Amino acid sequence: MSSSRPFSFLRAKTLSMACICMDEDMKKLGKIMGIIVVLLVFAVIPMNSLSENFYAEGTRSITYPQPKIYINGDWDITTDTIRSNETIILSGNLTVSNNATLTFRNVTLIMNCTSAGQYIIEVQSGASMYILDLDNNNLTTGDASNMTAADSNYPYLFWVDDGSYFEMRNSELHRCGITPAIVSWSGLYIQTDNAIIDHNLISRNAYGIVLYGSDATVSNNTITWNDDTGIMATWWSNATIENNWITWNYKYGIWVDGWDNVNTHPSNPKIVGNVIAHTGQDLGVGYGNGIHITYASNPIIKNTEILSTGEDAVYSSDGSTPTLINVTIDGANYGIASSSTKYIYIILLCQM
Ligand SMILES: [Ca+2]
Repeated sequence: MSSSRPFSFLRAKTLSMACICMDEDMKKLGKIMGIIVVLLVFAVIPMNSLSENFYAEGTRSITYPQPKIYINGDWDITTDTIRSNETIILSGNLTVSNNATLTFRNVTLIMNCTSAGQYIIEVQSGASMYILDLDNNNLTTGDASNMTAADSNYPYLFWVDDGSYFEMRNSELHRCGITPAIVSWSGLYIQTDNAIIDHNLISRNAYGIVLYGSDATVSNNTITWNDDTGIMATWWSNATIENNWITWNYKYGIWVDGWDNVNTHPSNPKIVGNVIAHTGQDLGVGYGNGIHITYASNPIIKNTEILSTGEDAVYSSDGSTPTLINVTIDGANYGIASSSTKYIYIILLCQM
């Protein structure tokens, strides 16, 4: 463990802001054990509510009857298509193109791959895809659409291309992506800005969601038990990541990334109102950060609780400049850790 020294703190005021400057050549600066930034309304999530078994099987109970439809070979959507109340077993690629729209309502799509990454779902530029439940009500989960693979050993890939439109609500995504792999193989891979991912269960994938240059909105989802990272925002992603429950992901909860030192594309997402917990429990020191920030990225992290992380709650490196507002940190190795970070802005809103 490298040497460390504590941050200097401003005393709590009604509104105070600490701008903490650090030496660039410090390997690890700012060890703060169990830092707690007090919220306007201080609330601690009961840890037993973050049960290890929470959605561990990665599926809700889908109760609507679904006749099975088998499609052998590639399925090309070139005109507007609505499918509902059925299970489709697809032994081929699904491609939405030619400015067409594909809508699923209460559809279980099983990608019948016989090798990892064999088949791809792709929404091409100009095309649209809606993955929806039947009644537009997130509280009734028996009518969710469900994207999954026939065999957990043979995941599929999912590409939402730049210039497309994508909406996924009140539904489920499982068994997508390969890890370790190139970024576009990692999970639900979204390049378009025009994407809304809301009130879904996203579990048992490689990465949950990869936002590559995407300003998508990712809100109100449960993103859990993924094999690597819950959400990655990279390559100039200015996404909105709001009110998600991001737990038990194997490596990072959220990774905010600017690609690399040579070809730097900083990402500046807004990360608001999330609960991030139980990252990297089995990986040991060096992994399992709640929010991992790399390569000149500047996320705003607000009203977010980061609890019981395997490593650091927030880790910032490579010239990144995160801003933390009303962030609660508890149960981390280091509360906030950094390497080659110029500034971390911490804004405290405290009750007097
Ligand atoms: Ca519903």
